[in-house]
Amino acid sequence: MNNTITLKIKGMACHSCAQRIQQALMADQDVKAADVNLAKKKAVITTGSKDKAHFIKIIQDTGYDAA
Ligand SMILES: [Cu+2]
Repeated sequence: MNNTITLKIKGMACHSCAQRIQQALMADQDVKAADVNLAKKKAVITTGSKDKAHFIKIIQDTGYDAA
């Protein structure tokens, strides 16, 4: 079963910021899809079982803030 999680991201300045976050999210084996939108400052993640906190941590480890 898939869950969709939407996070607000702080600190993205350009397209490569968004790509960096997207790649970090996609590197998680439990992520089916990740769409990071620079203009909207958000990420939409399709995942099997992980929760919001898990992805906030990934984004923070990449150097940005998320909520
Ligand atoms: Cu950037």
